[in-house]
Amino acid sequence: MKFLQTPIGPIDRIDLLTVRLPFLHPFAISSYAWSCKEALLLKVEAGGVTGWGECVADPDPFYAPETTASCRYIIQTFLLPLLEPGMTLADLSGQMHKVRGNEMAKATLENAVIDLLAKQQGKKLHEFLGLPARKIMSGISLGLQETPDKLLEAVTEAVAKKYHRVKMKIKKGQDIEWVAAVRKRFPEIQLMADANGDYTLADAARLRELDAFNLMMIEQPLSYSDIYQHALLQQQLATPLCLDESIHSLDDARTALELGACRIINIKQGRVGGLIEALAMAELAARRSIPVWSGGMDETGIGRAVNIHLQTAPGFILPGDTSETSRYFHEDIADPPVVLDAQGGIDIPPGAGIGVEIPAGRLARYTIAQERLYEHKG
Ligand code: OSB
Ligand code: MG
Repeated sequence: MKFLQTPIGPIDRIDLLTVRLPFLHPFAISSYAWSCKEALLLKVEAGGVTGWGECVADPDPFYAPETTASCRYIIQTFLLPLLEPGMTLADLSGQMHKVRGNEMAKATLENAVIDLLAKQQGKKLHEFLGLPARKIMSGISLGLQETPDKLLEAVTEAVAKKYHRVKMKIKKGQDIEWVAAVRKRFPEIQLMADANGDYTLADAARLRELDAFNLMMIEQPLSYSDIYQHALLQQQLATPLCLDESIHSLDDARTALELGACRIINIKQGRVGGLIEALAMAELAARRSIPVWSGGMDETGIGRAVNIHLQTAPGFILPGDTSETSRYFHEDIADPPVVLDAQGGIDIPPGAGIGVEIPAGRLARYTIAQERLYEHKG
């Protein structure tokens, strides 16, 4: 990873914004339902160039332990003070490793700095990372629906749009029959289910019933904090397991693969501490012929763009949770929006760095708080 040797030049100012964008439809998983996307954005400016980092933490701890408030505190108190004139990206990444956990906070700073450096070199993010351009596959993650009919309607729409893969959320009491209904109507589609940790090993027999539906994988059936019990469950299932919220680092990925806890990994760069760790995980998985895909956190166009660039890396051979902007928001803060082509493919955004623009008027419409965290005093 040659880009790691890039020196980080002097920075003029750093701002932390909180944005809140209403969702077109609430998004429900087994543990929570969100009606809007509230996120921290880190804006790093140097010599008239702006780097953006979107934090994937929610205001609440119902997907992950980190929250917008904890990330704000960690970024301001422990991460920004690590920035020193003349240090390289590798130095910053090494320094950040001293801060334990708090991967979502670290990813926010790392991504903002990487976007800044790529733009300063006039390179697209994937180019800066040394990755060749390619079309990205699309995938849709359907939240828990009120009725099986509504679920079938949502899948029908996704299939018509040519999404390459459909993920449906499941929870205890809303699983086998719902998956069966989708499979019956759509015998051929690439289909998977995500439980967001709603089950325990005592439910193994129930989960085994899912083997009848030719699912690509079952994502995170057991606790967000478990790896070992997933290994015990995988032994009882034919369907591959995929881990999401219990993988926070390269070490976690190695542990999971050594234990046989999963056969596929959902890499969310924002959950694992940023692009550098995400790329290292993808490399580890590729060496072991383990497929990976990029998850999503219902990000605004900033985080969504990062996920698109990440998927140009080898190893991302499965469609991820990268969907069209129009399925989340009436209007996004980033431009252009993500759209699917006639084959369900997604193009890399056009500009330098993350490749999307953040028009000031749009940003202002959705910003609910803003504070200056650093200003260079010449
Ligand atoms: O488990 O992958 C998940 C959204 C929020 C929190 C957790 C998850 C998700 C998604 C949506 O599945 C993915 C997306 O469309 O960005
Ligand atoms: Mg998931």
